[in-house]
Amino acid sequence: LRTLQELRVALDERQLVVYYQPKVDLATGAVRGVESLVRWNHPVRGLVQPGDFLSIVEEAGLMNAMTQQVLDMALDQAEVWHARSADLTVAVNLTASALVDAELPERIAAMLADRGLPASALILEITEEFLLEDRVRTTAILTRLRAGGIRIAIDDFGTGYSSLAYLRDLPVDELKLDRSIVSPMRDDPRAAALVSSTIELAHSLGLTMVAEGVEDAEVYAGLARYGCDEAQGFHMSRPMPAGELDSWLAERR
Ligand code: G
Ligand code: G
Ligand code: MN
Ligand code: NA
Repeated sequence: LRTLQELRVALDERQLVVYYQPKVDLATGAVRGVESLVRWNHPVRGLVQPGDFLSIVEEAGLMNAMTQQVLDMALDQAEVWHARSADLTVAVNLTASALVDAELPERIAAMLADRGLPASALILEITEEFLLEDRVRTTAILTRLRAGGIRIAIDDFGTGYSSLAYLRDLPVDELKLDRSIVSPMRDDPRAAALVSSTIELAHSLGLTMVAEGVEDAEVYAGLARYGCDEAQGFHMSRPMPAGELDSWLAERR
């Protein structure tokens, strides 16, 4: 259905758009940053969600081209936001395959420099799948990214089959606890115990803990009580185009 040809056109004609979802500081309620989430603005089908096209992008060998476009759009937007609010971060998702590209750190450093953005404005989200790639190479690339000041987050934390041991020596800054662990904590004491001990684990390793999939006030309050650093989810906001996020930010003030 989504043919290779259609995807090439999508990239050539810049049909991809980026939505942004805020991440909120649980202690103060301040917006700390946003996560960039790609959508395909298809001329006939309308807005297509990433779950319906990312695997085809990957199979077609177009993931690096897509990532480049998403980074371009997200960093253009970050430049606008940075001028207004210097400490707002923009997060971009990377697939594991991006982390074997040895030129990635220099390319991203140049993109930041072009826009006069500090590296601290950017967070890169990767999933535990990168552990399946060549560990020496990915660790070297992560180390170089972080040496430049970019922050690294482990996305969907708690869903992989990997051991926890990698947390000891991998260069990461932030854990994003998956929504499949976060949402049940309201009704399930065992889920809540898992969330609270994961927050302790993150903090004892010096990592920032972000909870995803926060859909109601009870979960939000529970996370704040457990000392979780940041929350992201429909309770605060759905992912939105930049213009809508600006209105949302203005209303919160
Ligand atoms: O936005 P939504 O919740 O539908 O995203 C679904 C999945 O697609 C998430 O796992 C998210 O990480 C992934 N995703 C969204 N945008 C991007 C992107 O720009 N690059 C990559 N590699 N994955 C993305
Ligand atoms: O895997 P990743 O964390 O990048 O996925 C982000 C995805 O989660 C996006 O597709 C976004 O639309 C979705 N999402 C964000 N907040 C919530 C939420 O509160 N509940 C649910 N069910 N999905 C969410
Ligand atoms: Mn993510
Ligand atoms: Na996730």
